Amino acid sequence: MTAFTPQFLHFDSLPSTNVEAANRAVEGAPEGLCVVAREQTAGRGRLERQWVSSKGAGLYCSIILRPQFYQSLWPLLTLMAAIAVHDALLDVYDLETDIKWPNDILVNDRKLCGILAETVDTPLGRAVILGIGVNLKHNSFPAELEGVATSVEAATGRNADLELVVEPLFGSIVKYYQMLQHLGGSKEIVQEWSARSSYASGKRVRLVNSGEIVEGFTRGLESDGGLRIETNTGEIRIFRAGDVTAVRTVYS
Ligand code: BT5
Repeated sequence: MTAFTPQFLHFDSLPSTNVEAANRAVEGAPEGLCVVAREQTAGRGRLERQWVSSKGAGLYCSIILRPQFYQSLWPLLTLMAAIAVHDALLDVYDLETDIKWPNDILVNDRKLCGILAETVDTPLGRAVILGIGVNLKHNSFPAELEGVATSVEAATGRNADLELVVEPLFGSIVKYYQMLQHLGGSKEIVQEWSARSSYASGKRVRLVNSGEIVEGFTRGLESDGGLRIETNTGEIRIFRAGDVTAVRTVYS
C-alpha cells in the first residue's frame, strides 16, 4: 500500500492545473505532487466543458496519483475526492454539503465544487490526475452559472481563505486513499460516500448519458462506484458515466 506526503507547487496563473500536473507526471513526478493555482485561464470540466476559475476566488488544484490497484476501480478515486472535500468543508467551515453522483459537491442544490479525474500514460505507468475546483469567494458568477453555482462564502457568510482549506483537504485525501487501498477498501469508500450523499439511494433523478435520458430512483452504488437506477419500468440499470439531476415530485 502506498502512502505519501503531499508536495505542493503553487502558481499564480495556469491554463489548467490538471494539464500542468499531467505534464509533471509524464516527466516522472511522484505520487502526491499537488499543483495549486490562484487562477485558471482554461480550467476544464468533464467532456470539454469549462470550469470557471476566477483569480483568487477558489481552490484550483490537481494531485498526481499512481494507483496500484485494478483500473476498473479507479472511478472510486472521484468518489474518494468528493468524500475528502465534504469532510474538509465540514471541518474547516462547519459547512454541511451534499454529494451528487459522481463528482459534484452541492449546497442547497447549487454546485460548490467539481472534481475531474483523468488518466495519463507516463514512463512510470498510467497515472491519475485528480483535479478539484472549490468556489471559495462570493464573487459574481457568469450569467449562465447564476442560480446554479455557489461558494463557501455565500453558503456560510464567513470569510473563506485558500490557505485554511488546502492542508485539511489533502490530509483527508491521504486518509481516504489509504482506506481505498486496504482489503475491502472499495466497499468502505462506497459506504462513506453513500453516508454523505442524498443521491445514493431513493432519490428521484434524471440521468443523461451520450444522448440517452433515463428517469427513475437511485438504488445505491456498485462496488466500482457505478450508479444503480431503478427506471420507471422497474428495471435496474447501472451507469458509469452521465449527468444526474434531481427530479422534484410535485404533489397536488
Ligand atoms: C466538473 O465537471 O465539475 C469538474 C470540474 C473540475 C475543475 C477542476 S479545477 C482544478 C482542475 N483543473 C482543471 O482544469 N479542472 C479541475 P462537470 O461535471 O463537467 O461540470 C462542468 C459544469 O459545471 C460546467 O459546464 C458549468 O455548468 C458548471 N461550472 C463551471 N464552472 C463552475 C464553477 N466555478 N462553479 C460551479 N459550477 C461551475
